[in-house]
Amino acid sequence: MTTEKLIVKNLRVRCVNAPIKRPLATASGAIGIAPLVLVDLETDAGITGRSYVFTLTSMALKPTAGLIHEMLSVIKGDALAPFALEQKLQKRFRLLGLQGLVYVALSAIDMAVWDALAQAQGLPLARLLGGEVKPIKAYNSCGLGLMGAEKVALQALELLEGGFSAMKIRLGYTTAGEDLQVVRAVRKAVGDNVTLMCDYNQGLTPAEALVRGRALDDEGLHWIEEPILADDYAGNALIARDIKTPIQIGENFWGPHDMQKALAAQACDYAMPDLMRIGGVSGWMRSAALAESAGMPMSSHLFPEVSAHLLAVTPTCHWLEYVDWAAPMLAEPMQIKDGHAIIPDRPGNGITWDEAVVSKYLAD
Ligand code: SMN
Ligand code: MG
Repeated sequence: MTTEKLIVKNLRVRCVNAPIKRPLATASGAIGIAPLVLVDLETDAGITGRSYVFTLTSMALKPTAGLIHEMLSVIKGDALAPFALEQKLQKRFRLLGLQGLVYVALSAIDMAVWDALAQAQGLPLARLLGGEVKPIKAYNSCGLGLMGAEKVALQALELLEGGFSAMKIRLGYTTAGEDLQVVRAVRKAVGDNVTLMCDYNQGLTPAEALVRGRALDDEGLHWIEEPILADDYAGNALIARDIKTPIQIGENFWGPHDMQKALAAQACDYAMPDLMRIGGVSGWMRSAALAESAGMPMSSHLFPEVSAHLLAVTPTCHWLEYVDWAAPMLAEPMQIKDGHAIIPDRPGNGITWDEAVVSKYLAD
């Protein structure tokens, strides 16, 4: 199909509060439901591009949805050219600044535009981008919140379902001793062959991070994620130098420029951009190029459905973070096989809504 005539016609934006199977307490607040903004970008050719973003709090649902909808006035009637639309929208919001909800909205639109384009070409997104449809190594991130050693160890066993052999423990208990106890309880439950990551969700000061990092250094953890404030690149660099366990950051990079600054500061050993903060597919592709030139292993944060396509074209592809938070809203949720995410072999990113479920959880 030719894409010459494909133009942006409309943006349909809906808010849902999706139920979560395993609520997740982190060092920086708890997730009990998934507030999602669902985007349908309609083109004149009858093709609809889809994406969703996760606003973390329901309070941000309507402002995010409103912003996405307002952006239609900038791109209505434009050709379905993702990089051109990215540049146009960024320019339009330069005076306000891109960080925060602006980037979330730009990213949502960008992901939907790429989906529509891939559908128009009759190709899975990974193939449109020049890659192959192949299984992507994933870790199970659907739980292991702050709930004490006993409960965490029990839940760790559940998370092996689907053939997973990697999972992420949330840390940042009151004492370093409790952190250690939780890690050891999970290790004892799942055995030595399971890869364990941990995540502090920015909960520590640099001084505390050094103490806790050293205490964890002999536990065989695959990485320590966001030990301190995400944008304290100098602090993260200090910790990455001192601690043997690799330091992982990236979910709070606002666009590829943040990633460039973090790389320049040697703030981490691994990077894991988040699609709704990095600028969608376009921002991811620019970040993947940065990671490649820095030799930096790159993982994804949330959004497994779209991230799987992108990791397939990321030269330093590391791990896909699997969460099932959007799954109830999807007609064909992402499949996991032998601990790998299966990229759907159909045109686009593979997202279609289960309309009956969506209407049940609509927030407005
Ligand atoms: C996380 C992100 C968003 C909500 C809850 C937990 C966590 C992760 O930082 O990396 O999965
Ligand atoms: Mg994290």
